Formats: sequence, C-alpha cells, structure tokens
Amino acid sequence: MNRDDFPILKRTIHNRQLVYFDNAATTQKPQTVIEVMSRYYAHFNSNIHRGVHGLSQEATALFEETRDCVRKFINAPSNQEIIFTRGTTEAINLVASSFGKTFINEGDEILITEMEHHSNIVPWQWVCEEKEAFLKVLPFNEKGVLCMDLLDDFLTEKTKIVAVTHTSNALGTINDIKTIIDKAHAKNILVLIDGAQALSHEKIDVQALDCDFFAFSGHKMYAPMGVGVLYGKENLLNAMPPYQGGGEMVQHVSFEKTTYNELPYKFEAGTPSVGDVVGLKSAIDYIENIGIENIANYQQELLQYATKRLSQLDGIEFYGTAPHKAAIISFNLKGIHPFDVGTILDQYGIAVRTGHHCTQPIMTKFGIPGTVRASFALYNTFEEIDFFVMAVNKAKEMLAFL
Ligand code: 7TS
Repeated sequence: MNRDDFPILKRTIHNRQLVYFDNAATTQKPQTVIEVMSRYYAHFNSNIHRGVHGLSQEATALFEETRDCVRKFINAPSNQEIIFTRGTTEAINLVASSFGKTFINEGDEILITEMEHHSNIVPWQWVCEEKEAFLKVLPFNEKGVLCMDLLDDFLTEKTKIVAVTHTSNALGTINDIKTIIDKAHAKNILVLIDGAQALSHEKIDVQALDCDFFAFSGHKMYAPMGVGVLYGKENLLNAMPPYQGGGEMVQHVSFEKTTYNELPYKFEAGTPSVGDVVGLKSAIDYIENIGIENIANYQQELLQYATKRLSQLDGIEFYGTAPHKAAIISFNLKGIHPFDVGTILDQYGIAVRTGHHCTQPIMTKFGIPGTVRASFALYNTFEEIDFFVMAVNKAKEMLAFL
C-alpha cells in the first residue's frame, strides 16, 4: 500500500533493504509532507501572528489552516479548543500542570492505569507530590486488558481526573475509553485521553467520545516531529491558568500586572514550530486521501498475519494478547534478552524497538527487562513480515546456545 510515497523505505541498513517496524515510536513521512515543508521554508517562512507584512500573514494563514484541519479531523467543535504543542508529552504536561495547579487539592485522587506511557505517569506524580493528592492505578490482567470490573470502585468522590491511554504502545491494547469516559462523567470526573497511538489506526471524534482532553503527536501519524495537539473543552481551558509565559500568550503586559490572550493562544507561548504544523496538515490530507478505515483494516491484516506466523515459533512469549489490539506486537524468545534479538534483527536491516518502551511498570508486572516490539504502518507488507519471522527464527537459533 503506497510504499513508493515514502522515500526512506528505499534505504538500506547494513547493506540490507530497510524493514521499518518501529512505527509506534515514529512513522516515516511521505514525500508530499516532505515537499510541503520544504516549500514552506522556500516560500513562506516567517514568524506568525505578529507581522503586518504579507509574508507573515501568509505564514499565519497556513498555520491557522492546519488548526482548522485538525479540528475537522478530530471533530472538535471549535478552533479555540485546538492547542499546538510539541507533542503528546507536552500536551499532558500542560494539563497536569495547569489543571493540577487550580483544580487538584490535598486528598484528591488522580486515576491513571498500569499501562500508561511514562509521559502519562510522571506529570501526574508531580501534581500529587505538590498537592498531597493520591495517584491511583487501575491494573490490567494477564492479557493486557484493563480490569474494567474494578473501575467503579476506583472512581471515588475524591477522583478529580482520569488520565488513560487510548492504545498501549507496549501491549497494543485498545482500551474501551468510551466506557471509562461515561462512567467517569456519571460521577462528574474529567477524562484525559492519551491518543499518541490512536490516530494512526482509528477515526477519532472527540465529540462522540465526549472526552475532556485529548492529546496526540503528529510524528506518529506521518507528520513531522515537533508538533502535537491538545484538544480540550473550551470551558475547561478557559478556567485553567496558562502553562508557559512568554510572547503571544499575553494580552497586555506591565510590570504590575499581565493579562492573558484568549484561547487557543493563551496556551501557545513563544514561536511555535510553524513548518512542522504546516506539515501536519499535509499528513492529515494524506491519511484522509487513503481513508483511515482502509489503513486500519490493512494494519489489522498485518497484525493477524504476523501474530499467526510468530506463534508458530517455539519458545515465543507474547505480552499483550487483548482481543482488541492495534498493530503492535510485543514478544520475547524464552531465555533470550530482547536487546540481543533486536541487535540481530538490525543486522538484517529490520528496525524494531527493544526495551521497556517507556512503560516500566508494565515490564515490572511481567517480571521482564523489556520486550522486542514490532509495530506496523500502512506501508509495511506481508513479505516484510515473512522476512522478519525468518530473521527472528535465525536469532533464536544463534542465541539459544549462548
Ligand atoms: N503516550 C504514548 C501511548 C506513547 O506511545 C508515546 C510515545 C507518548 C505518550 C509520548 O509521545 P511523544 O511524541 O510526546 O514522545 N511512544 C513511544 C514509543 O512507544 N517509542 O518511542 C516513543
């Protein structure tokens, strides 16, 4: 599917054809995105929102067009609710810091899950330390599925916010976030969704979900690094204090008192990564041209095929066998360190991720140092999976006797 659109896939690594299976870390970029960014710097580069000059106005228009495009893409009601950040990490830190400052008090509870990425753990730990609040953690079972039967008990009258990942980057599990949101809202609790892994395989409609915050990164959905988005409901964002102080987020500054700009600029201090934002629009156009459902269906076929082929290998252990999974496979070969498997796969030109994937609590739960993770994107092929399974088998033979 559309492999030729991605120039990097023609590369060789260690004199082998590159097989790129590290898409959960970041996806590759299509030529159209690369060209749009190059064109931006060749023809439109200027600082935005501040110049009367024509070039600045053109750059501002491109920047704001992306905001509108993102709003439509996730079906947000208003452009004021789309805040550009550097990525998911910055978006979550923004909410934890700003919401935490105003709305979390001593004795309150923040609910996360046992399968969160570190970026959806650490910022909340900081809030809890500062405010003497409690971090509660909803566990998952041996398949990597959240223990939803415990949810009612974990949502107490002290819970202020639930922060949960849409899709686990280490287990592949797609969580039933709609149920979590509905149950939390029934008790007047807000919900933040970490959507870093979501948009590459699912149409997201923030109004249908009714989530209060939704964070994602462009670079995991064929867009450049350096741009992400925080969607937040307008009334909440208006009630929250600014996260960073600087240019653009202010209305008037004097040494006595500063007043703040309106949404979304209140949360966009300093010069943003305009070229990357412009690239994000191009990536969304690219996804929409193919159709997110087509992408999702194809990736599911790759997942089923790779899971079936790998299952035929003796001594393979999977981590994350939920019935509802994204195209992410985490595994180990019995008695072999994941790093060693990854090093051998690299010699075949195969890029996988090894280690804890910034989800150390998951590894602790399974009692392992890490996993080998293969994650697929729309340009991967069944032939690549065949080659990968062959190479995993070779790694097994080479390492079994060490
Ligand atoms: N949340 C999840 C679920 C993620 O998978 C990641 C990145 C993040 C948050 C942070 O995103 P960032 O763009 O701000 O860095 N996950 C991975 C990964 O699995 N390998 O490298 C980065």
